[in-house]
Amino acid sequence: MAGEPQADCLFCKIVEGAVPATVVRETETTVAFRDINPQAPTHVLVIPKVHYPDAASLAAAEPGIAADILREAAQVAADEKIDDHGYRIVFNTGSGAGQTVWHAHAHVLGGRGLQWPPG
Ligand code: D5M
Repeated sequence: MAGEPQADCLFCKIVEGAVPATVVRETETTVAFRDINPQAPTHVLVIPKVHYPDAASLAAAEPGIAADILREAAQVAADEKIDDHGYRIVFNTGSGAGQTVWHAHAHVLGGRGLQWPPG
């Protein structure tokens, strides 16, 4: 069923606590944890507890939880004190855009200068 945990999904396992992660925030609907391969001094992933393969399918099915992700991303930025110099919220969507984990997630990146276009 849509949104149900998937046995082969790494991020569902992090939600369940079956795979360890450095969790920085948790709400009823979301978990935020440090990326294992950081691309900036602050690199945190914010994920929904429900399983949807990407941000677009999450937003279509659960717009309230998609909004929760954005609110949590902003709170992470404030907690990490990267909001004064600017930060980036990225949803890689599709393999051509670099998505490798098929559970919706926002990257929150900051703590260094960020180039545009991102490449
Ligand atoms: O982003 C997927 C991200 O997930 C990528 O930046 C690495 C990160 N990752 C992969 N495994 C883990 C674990 N176990 N903990 C924390 N972070 C992890 P994408 O946009 O799909 O390329």
